[in-house]
Amino acid sequence: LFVFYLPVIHSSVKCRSSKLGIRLSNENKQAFSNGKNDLIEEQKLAEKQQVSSPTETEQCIESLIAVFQKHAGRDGNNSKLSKAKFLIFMNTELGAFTKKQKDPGVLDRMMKKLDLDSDGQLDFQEFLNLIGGLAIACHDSFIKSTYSLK
Ligand SMILES: [Ca+2]
Repeated sequence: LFVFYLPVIHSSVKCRSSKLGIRLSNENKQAFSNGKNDLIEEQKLAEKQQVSSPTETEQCIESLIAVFQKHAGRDGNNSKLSKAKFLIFMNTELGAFTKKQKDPGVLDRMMKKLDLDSDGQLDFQEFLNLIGGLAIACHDSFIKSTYSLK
Protein backbone atom coordinates (compact mmCIF):
# COMPACT_ATOMS: atom_id res chain seq x y z
CA LEU A 1 0.00 0.00 0.00
CA PHE A 2 2.74 2.48 0.92
CA VAL A 3 5.97 3.39 -0.76
CA PHE A 4 8.52 3.03 1.98
CA TYR A 5 11.66 3.60 -0.02
CA LEU A 6 11.30 7.28 -0.74
CA PRO A 7 14.65 8.94 -1.28
CA VAL A 8 14.84 11.63 1.32
CA ILE A 9 16.56 14.97 1.35
CA HIS A 10 18.93 13.77 4.01
CA SER A 11 21.50 16.54 3.97
CA SER A 12 19.00 19.38 4.10
CA VAL A 13 17.50 17.97 7.29
CA LYS A 14 20.69 18.66 9.22
CA CYS A 15 21.30 22.13 7.85
CA ARG A 16 19.21 25.06 9.04
CA SER A 17 17.02 23.75 11.83
CA SER A 18 19.74 23.31 14.42
CA LYS A 19 21.71 26.41 13.38
CA LEU A 20 18.65 28.61 13.68
CA GLY A 21 18.45 28.43 17.48
CA ILE A 22 22.16 29.16 17.81
CA ARG A 23 22.00 32.14 15.47
CA LEU A 24 19.08 33.67 17.36
CA SER A 25 20.75 33.27 20.73
CA ASN A 26 23.95 34.88 19.39
CA GLU A 27 21.91 37.85 18.20
CA ASN A 28 20.40 38.11 21.66
CA LYS A 29 23.82 38.03 23.31
CA GLN A 30 25.24 40.63 20.96
CA ALA A 31 22.40 43.09 21.46
CA PHE A 32 22.43 42.87 25.22
CA SER A 33 26.19 42.71 25.84
CA ASN A 34 26.66 46.02 23.97
CA GLY A 35 24.59 47.70 26.67
CA LYS A 36 22.22 49.01 24.02
CA ASN A 37 19.16 47.21 25.21
CA ASP A 38 16.96 50.25 24.78
CA LEU A 39 13.70 50.24 22.86
CA ILE A 40 15.29 50.79 19.41
CA GLU A 41 17.73 47.91 19.87
CA GLU A 42 14.93 45.67 21.06
CA GLN A 43 12.88 46.64 18.02
CA LYS A 44 15.79 45.88 15.68
CA LEU A 45 16.27 42.53 17.40
CA ALA A 46 12.57 41.70 17.06
CA GLU A 47 12.74 42.57 13.35
CA LYS A 48 15.81 40.38 12.87
CA GLN A 49 14.10 37.49 14.65
CA GLN A 50 11.00 37.88 12.49
CA VAL A 51 13.09 37.77 9.34
CA SER A 52 14.96 34.68 10.44
CA SER A 53 12.06 32.87 12.14
CA PRO A 54 11.72 29.35 10.75
CA THR A 55 9.61 28.78 7.68
CA GLU A 56 6.74 26.29 7.62
CA THR A 57 9.01 23.71 6.01
CA GLU A 58 11.77 24.26 8.56
CA GLN A 59 9.24 23.89 11.37
CA CYS A 60 8.06 20.60 9.85
CA ILE A 61 11.64 19.32 9.73
CA GLU A 62 12.26 20.42 13.31
CA SER A 63 9.05 18.67 14.40
CA LEU A 64 10.08 15.43 12.71
CA ILE A 65 13.45 15.55 14.43
CA ALA A 66 11.84 16.34 17.79
CA VAL A 67 9.28 13.52 17.49
CA PHE A 68 11.96 11.02 16.45
CA GLN A 69 14.23 12.02 19.34
CA LYS A 70 11.37 11.94 21.84
CA HIS A 71 10.47 8.36 20.94
CA ALA A 72 13.98 7.11 20.20
CA GLY A 73 15.22 8.60 23.48
CA ARG A 74 12.86 6.53 25.64
CA ASP A 75 15.66 4.11 26.54
CA GLY A 76 18.57 6.55 26.48
CA ASN A 77 19.65 5.74 22.89
CA ASN A 78 18.09 8.64 21.00
CA SER A 79 19.58 7.72 17.63
CA LYS A 80 17.38 4.68 16.93
CA LEU A 81 13.84 3.38 17.39
CA SER A 82 13.69 -0.19 18.69
CA LYS A 83 10.69 -2.29 17.69
CA ALA A 84 9.02 -1.57 21.06
CA LYS A 85 9.57 2.19 20.59
CA PHE A 86 8.34 1.94 17.00
CA LEU A 87 5.09 0.32 18.23
CA ILE A 88 4.62 3.06 20.85
CA PHE A 89 5.29 5.70 18.17
CA MET A 90 2.75 4.13 15.78
CA ASN A 91 0.08 3.79 18.47
CA THR A 92 0.49 7.30 19.86
CA GLU A 93 1.53 9.50 16.93
CA LEU A 94 -0.31 7.60 14.16
CA GLY A 95 -3.11 6.06 16.21
CA ALA A 96 -5.78 6.80 13.60
CA PHE A 97 -3.79 4.86 10.98
CA THR A 98 -2.90 2.02 13.35
CA LYS A 99 -6.49 1.51 14.60
CA LYS A 100 -7.77 1.17 11.02
CA GLN A 101 -5.50 -1.82 10.36
CA LYS A 102 -7.43 -5.08 10.69
CA ASP A 103 -4.36 -7.27 10.17
CA PRO A 104 -2.50 -7.53 13.52
CA GLY A 105 0.75 -8.36 11.70
CA VAL A 106 0.84 -5.14 9.70
CA LEU A 107 3.11 -3.25 12.13
CA ASP A 108 5.54 -6.19 12.27
CA ARG A 109 5.75 -6.25 8.49
CA MET A 110 6.15 -2.46 8.31
CA MET A 111 9.02 -2.61 10.81
CA LYS A 112 10.75 -5.35 8.77
CA LYS A 113 10.32 -3.44 5.50
CA LEU A 114 11.52 -0.15 7.00
CA ASP A 115 14.56 -1.70 8.70
CA LEU A 116 16.76 -1.59 5.59
CA ASP A 117 19.98 -2.70 7.34
CA SER A 118 18.13 -5.40 9.37
CA ASP A 119 19.60 -4.31 12.71
CA GLY A 120 16.20 -4.57 14.40
CA GLN A 121 15.95 -0.79 14.87
CA LEU A 122 14.97 2.24 12.83
CA ASP A 123 17.51 5.01 12.42
CA PHE A 124 16.40 8.49 11.38
CA GLN A 125 16.77 7.74 7.65
CA GLU A 126 14.60 4.62 7.97
CA PHE A 127 12.10 6.60 10.07
CA LEU A 128 11.92 9.27 7.34
CA ASN A 129 11.11 6.54 4.81
CA LEU A 130 8.05 5.71 6.93
CA ILE A 131 7.01 9.38 7.12
CA GLY A 132 7.68 9.83 3.39
CA GLY A 133 5.63 6.74 2.53
CA LEU A 134 2.71 7.89 4.65
CA ALA A 135 2.93 11.42 3.23
CA ILE A 136 2.84 10.02 -0.33
CA ALA A 137 -0.15 7.83 0.51
CA CYS A 138 -1.99 10.80 2.05
CA HIS A 139 -1.10 12.99 -0.92
CA ASP A 140 -2.30 10.35 -3.42
CA SER A 141 -5.52 9.93 -1.51
CA PHE A 142 -5.99 13.72 -1.43
CA ILE A 143 -5.42 13.95 -5.22
CA LYS A 144 -7.85 11.08 -5.87
CA SER A 145 -10.59 12.62 -3.74
CA THR A 146 -10.03 16.05 -5.34
CA TYR A 147 -10.37 14.66 -8.87
CA SER A 148 -13.28 12.37 -8.06
CA LEU A 149 -15.25 15.41 -6.83
CA LYS A 150 -14.91 17.14 -10.21
CA1 LIG B 1 17.82 -0.30 10.83
